[in-house]
Amino acid sequence: MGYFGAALLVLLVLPAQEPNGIAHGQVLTFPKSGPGLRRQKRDWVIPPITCSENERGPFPKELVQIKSSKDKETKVFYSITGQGADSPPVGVFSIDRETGRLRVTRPLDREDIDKYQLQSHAVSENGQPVEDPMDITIKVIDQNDNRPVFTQSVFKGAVTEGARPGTSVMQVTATDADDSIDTFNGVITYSILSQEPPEPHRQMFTINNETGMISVITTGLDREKFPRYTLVLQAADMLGQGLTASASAVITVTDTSDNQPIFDPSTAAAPEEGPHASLSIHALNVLTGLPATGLAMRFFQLGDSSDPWTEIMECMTNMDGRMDKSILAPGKLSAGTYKLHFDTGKYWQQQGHTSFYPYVEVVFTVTGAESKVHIPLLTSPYSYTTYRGN
Ligand SMILES: *[C@@H]1O[C@H](CO)[C@@H](O)[C@H](O)[C@H]1NC(C)=O
Ligand SMILES: [Ca+2]
Ligand SMILES: [Ca+2]
Ligand SMILES: [Ca+2]
Repeated sequence: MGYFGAALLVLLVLPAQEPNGIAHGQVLTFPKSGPGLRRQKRDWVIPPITCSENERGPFPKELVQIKSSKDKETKVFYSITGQGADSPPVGVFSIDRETGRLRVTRPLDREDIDKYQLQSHAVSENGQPVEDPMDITIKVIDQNDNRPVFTQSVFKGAVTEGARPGTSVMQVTATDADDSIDTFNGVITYSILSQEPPEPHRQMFTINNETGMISVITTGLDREKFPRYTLVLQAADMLGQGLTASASAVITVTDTSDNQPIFDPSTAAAPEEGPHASLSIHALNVLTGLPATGLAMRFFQLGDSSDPWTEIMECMTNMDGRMDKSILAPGKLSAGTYKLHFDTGKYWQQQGHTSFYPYVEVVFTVTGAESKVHIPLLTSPYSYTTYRGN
């Protein structure tokens, strides 16, 4: 093998690259080895070459030019190896074998691969290496192309009615696939958009904007008067200014003596005896965090197979997003299977939106053992959530 230590490999960089990496016509040269300069090549770190994700074409796009100073003495052929070159995903990067121009051939996705480690090679016409292989890192610069996602659409928690301000209630979590180290694209800020009921104070709970921990902020939790709260939560990236997601938190207020930590309908305390239940319905507009007013609804009961659904009534939500028809009074709901048909398409049209869901139907069974059945509907043009309350 020949001695190539004195060779000079030059990396020419073309303009218009991203900051904090190789950029704007910088020329990087390896130090020449020789007396007085004992630095080994492996200690020499080349700054990463940067390339933004989701770049627009036309492709291929040039990133840098790799050059060997030996090209004056002999014809040099360039090649690259590594992930994105000759190993999967093959061909993301290519190099012109004669000019050494390194190119990206398609848009990159940082959430798929955030960094490529390549090696560049320079060989002479007879196939002999004229340089040691040079490591190149291509760093993919993030864009905010992912919105936060809550890990659940409804989080359930409980708090004892005597709880003091500062008491932790529950923690909610959202994730964001974008970069949260070098950018705020993946940094989530939590907030509470609304609380239902807004009693006895509009703000009974607060959320730690970084951790998602919900805690009590005011005294006045009273199980007899307000047994349950529904909070509409938001997670937003870019320090709360970017893309958003919403979810709800249902907080059950428990007896001081009752220390069951998490509300779970299947293990909740048995309801009072009684063959008939009362029904309550509550519709919430998730975009505004306010009650959904004027949402038309039809109520059906399942009958025999020849006439499966019998309409019992139709009505519209009031200013509080609730229904106030007499069928909903205590003791009116007997055992059976029921269907609520919400006219969400029309509601959202009136709000100036197009709903993905022309209507939403919630079918539920009343066993006769319940004293209260509560059906909340959280609606947005592109999502809805319902759950069993009581
Ligand atoms: C998060 O809360 C802290 C403490 O209340 C506050 O100083 C900070 O500005 C908040 N951050 C955002 C992004 O709202
Ligand atoms: Ca992406
Ligand atoms: Ca991204
Ligand atoms: Ca994001």
